[in-house]
Amino acid sequence: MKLLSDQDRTFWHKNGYVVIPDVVPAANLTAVIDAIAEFTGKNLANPECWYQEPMVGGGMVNMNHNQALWDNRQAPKIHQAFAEIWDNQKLWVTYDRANMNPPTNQHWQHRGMIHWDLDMTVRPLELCVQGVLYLTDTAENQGGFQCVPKSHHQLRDWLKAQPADQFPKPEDIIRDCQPVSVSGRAGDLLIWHSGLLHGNGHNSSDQPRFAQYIGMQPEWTVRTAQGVTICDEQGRQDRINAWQNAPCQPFVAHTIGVAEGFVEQWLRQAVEKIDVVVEVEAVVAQPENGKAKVIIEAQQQSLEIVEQLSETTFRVPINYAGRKNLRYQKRLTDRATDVLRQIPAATFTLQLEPGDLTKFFQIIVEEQIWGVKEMAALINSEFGLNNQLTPAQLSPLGRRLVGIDGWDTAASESQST
Ligand SMILES: O=C(O)CCC(=O)C(=O)O
Repeated sequence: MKLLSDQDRTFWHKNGYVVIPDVVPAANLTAVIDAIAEFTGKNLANPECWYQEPMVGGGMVNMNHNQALWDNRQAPKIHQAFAEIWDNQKLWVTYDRANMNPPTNQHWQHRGMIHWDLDMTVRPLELCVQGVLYLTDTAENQGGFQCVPKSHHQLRDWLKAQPADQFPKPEDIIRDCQPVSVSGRAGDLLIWHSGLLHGNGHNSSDQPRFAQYIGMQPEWTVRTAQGVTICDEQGRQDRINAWQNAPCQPFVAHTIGVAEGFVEQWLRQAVEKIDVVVEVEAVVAQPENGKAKVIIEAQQQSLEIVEQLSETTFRVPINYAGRKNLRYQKRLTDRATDVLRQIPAATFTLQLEPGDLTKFFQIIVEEQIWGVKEMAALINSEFGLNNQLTPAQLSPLGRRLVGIDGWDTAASESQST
């Protein structure tokens, strides 16, 4: 039986989003909320704890691989909903995170946001779909999903009407339309078109908003800031490795006695501070506000910079250089090493002797180890602790959604991974 009625389809095409109720059992929803509590180390029964670190912009919880998340990703009804949207069963799932947006107060002043998860300078933009699972009943004023209905059509019309070197900003599309906050019941799955201006709202209620993001797109493709892009065999292996190596992060957290979210925050902030040196052909205008107007490969570009190093060389964040495919000369890790030295303080029992902990941190700073997989290997080789954790359990459907088993092969043929 179809999940989406004709009315749902009409609504989807017109407005750019659709809500499908009751996609997973209630126990799956509370399991994700419990996982958020464990990942962040917060006692959710105590409102004061809602605002403790780790806090990420928009209420994002950068947890990607907990079993509870995987149980929803591989829920048959969720797969069916995306299959009906794509008119294609053969899908791969994204490893999206969760969200906890607490009521606004002096500690948390999230006003709400509206954006696209797309790099609007890319042409052609291959649009995708995204999804969010409501983990609790969510009122209109509770900081949940909001969007500008129909804005995917307005975006398409804008792109058609403008020359290819013009890039839309949300204001160009919103004009006088107001974002609409979409209330929902626990267990609702909302799927939205990536061309839709969307975000989440300001929470003026007295309860946090909890959600899990889930997306699916045809196999052998991935959702990126460039839209849906083709994925090669290396990309498939990277997907499998990300699932398989996921227990390294909780293992490192357990070893140093902190909640996993602190390890994620610590290492993300360190990596964000790795820079590279980019040489440009000429500078068009004096750099200001972290931006420079420069000529690269005979084209004028706006370059995000950390510092100007000489007349034609700039220090640029490595993540930015990667996204923009900029060629660079060398890496600079001094800012990142300063962050690596700021070890999260243990709040649980450490698995290492205090002397070994000091040694562990000396090694990671000296050897510039940024990744949890490498840290887990070091903990094992240097201190003899074993990572006992196993990756999330996958059903036959889950294995296909990761790309371990092909959609055209019987799942039972390749159960060995
Ligand atoms: O929190 C939400 O529902 C929207 C999330 C969002 O804006 C995004 O994932 O890009």
